[in-house]
Amino acid sequence: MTRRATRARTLLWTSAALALGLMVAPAQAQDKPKEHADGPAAAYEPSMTTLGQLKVEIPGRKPDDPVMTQEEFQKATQIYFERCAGCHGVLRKGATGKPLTTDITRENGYDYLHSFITYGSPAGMPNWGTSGELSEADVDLMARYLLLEPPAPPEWGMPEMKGSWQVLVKPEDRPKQKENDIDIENLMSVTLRDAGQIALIDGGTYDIRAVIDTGYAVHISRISASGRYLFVIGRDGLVNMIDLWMKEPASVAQIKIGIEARSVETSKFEGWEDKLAIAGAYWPPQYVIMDGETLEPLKIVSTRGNIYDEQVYHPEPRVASILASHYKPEFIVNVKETGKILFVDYTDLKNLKTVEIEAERFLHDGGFDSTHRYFLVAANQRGKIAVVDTKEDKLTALIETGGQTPHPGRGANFTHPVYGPVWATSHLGDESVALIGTDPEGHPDQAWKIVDNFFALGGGSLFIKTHPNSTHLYVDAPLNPDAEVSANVAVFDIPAMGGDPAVDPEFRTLPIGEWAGIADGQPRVVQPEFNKEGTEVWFSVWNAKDKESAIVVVDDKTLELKQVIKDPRLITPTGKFNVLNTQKDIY
Ligand code: DHE
Repeated sequence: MTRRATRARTLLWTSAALALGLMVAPAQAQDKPKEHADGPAAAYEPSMTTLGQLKVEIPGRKPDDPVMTQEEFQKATQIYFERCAGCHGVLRKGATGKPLTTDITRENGYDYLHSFITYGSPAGMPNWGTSGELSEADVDLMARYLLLEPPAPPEWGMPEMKGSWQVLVKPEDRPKQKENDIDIENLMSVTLRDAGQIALIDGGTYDIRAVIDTGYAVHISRISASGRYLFVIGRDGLVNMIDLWMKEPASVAQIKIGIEARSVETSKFEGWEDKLAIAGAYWPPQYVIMDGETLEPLKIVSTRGNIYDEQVYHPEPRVASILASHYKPEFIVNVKETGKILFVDYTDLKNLKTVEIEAERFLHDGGFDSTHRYFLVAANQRGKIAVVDTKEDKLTALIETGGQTPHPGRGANFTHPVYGPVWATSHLGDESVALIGTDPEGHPDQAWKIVDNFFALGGGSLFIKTHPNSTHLYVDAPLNPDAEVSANVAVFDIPAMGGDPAVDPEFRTLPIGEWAGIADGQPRVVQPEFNKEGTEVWFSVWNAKDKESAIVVVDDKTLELKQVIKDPRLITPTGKFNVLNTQKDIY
């Protein structure tokens, strides 16, 4: 790790701890079990919000089990799925967090569990009790709940998928040509997270052209290879396929592919444009390949299996990011808990061929290098980036970023004045930005190494972005505990990165939150996204559901405010996906 990153870490944890009120007096500190801490990364774990709404029954109750009513069990299950399952697994067999099966919890006992839930741990367990997130009664409930056997949520196979599948407008009834005047390539699909909707905003006029109902706590949008169809996935596994050629763009098909899900993608290889779609689920752990025109489910593949290194069975390896290869008719499927990257050949679904790459555990998000040949994905809990070659279907490198919990989104590609083509990631756990050389031909000494790392605004960063037509690199920090930091964005001047290597490149701070002019609440600024020309960059100013939010548009050249988009319909805007950039994987 470089000197810069070490300093970054120290600074972050001190300031984060101060901001969270964790710098406790010595007497209090002694009261806590050893090694308890917290941070932005701990707060950014999957929440099984949809699973939490299922009806469950207390399984196989034994005579000495803690007394708990059915109502209490239901409530505890909901809390567990929403707050705990992301780390400890739906079945409590462990994921990024420790297993909580009854052989372990009963051995540890009620008092231990109560204290652990109250104070948290440095390994990432939040201090649910002392932070006030869980009431004293809820902490007691959860400590008792963990002494009982966990309920197993249902599977979601072909009958359930087919039962949920609807073709709302048949392919033959859809427009034969574009029927609206929208500049589709410059359209932004904006996630309205808590409304369960997306807004389609015109990149030229900033008008909201449509607001479309989608799944619960809707997550991301992806665009078909032709640019005509938009695919959106909710956390409840509902995939909506929206036809952008219609007079009023609307859903033409939908299907629920699981009970908890995060990713969707469509086939992009030549000859396979718009032919297939794919979506990945957290629960049940599986991916499904669908017809690209109707979303008819064609093939469901479970990701249950052995962890790549220990060769130990994992019952619920979640599907994280999915990308479509530009080099082969393949989907790249990243499986979190087993640490495997799958190249799924989609040319023959009956005789499915999959290349399974041993990468690293807890794969999360990532993107292509500028040539689209290499895919770089964060194994975030392991502080690493795995690089795979989509031409050769091979692991190219595993790189320690030197920072804590890399979280690139799709990352940012640009040409560094000294090191040539690089791909960048920021981090959740500290304020460092790491640059990885991506040009094995032209810059072999730098390829697949950290060529530089430097500070941005602060920890709690989720997304980093640039564009081939821009000379700026934008880094957000929405999960930083400091309200001011989380409402600002850092901008680096790329040509200036060629200065003295011992000195960090300077950045400018853009007060995006202030520019939004929102009086009420504590909005966080999240996810820079460029318009199609790469001349404007858009930021979501993400406030609480019942408060005003906004989109702030910045002129990339002058770094001045260009537009604030406000509308009562813009409820909790988070991700934004420009059609052309998403379609062509430009970032
Ligand atoms: Fe995301 C991408 C999972 C919370 C906004 N998020 C992804 C991807 C995964 C993922 C696996 C990659 C998809 C792909 O490329 O195919 N996200 C998760 C979680 O498990 C997590 C941590 C917690 C949860 O319970 O869902 C989570 N994500 C969030 C948020 O809270 C964010 C900030 C706001 C929101 O709308 O939910 C959020 N995630 C995003 C965005 C992307 C994303 C905007 C796509 C970035 C891109 O540029 O492609």
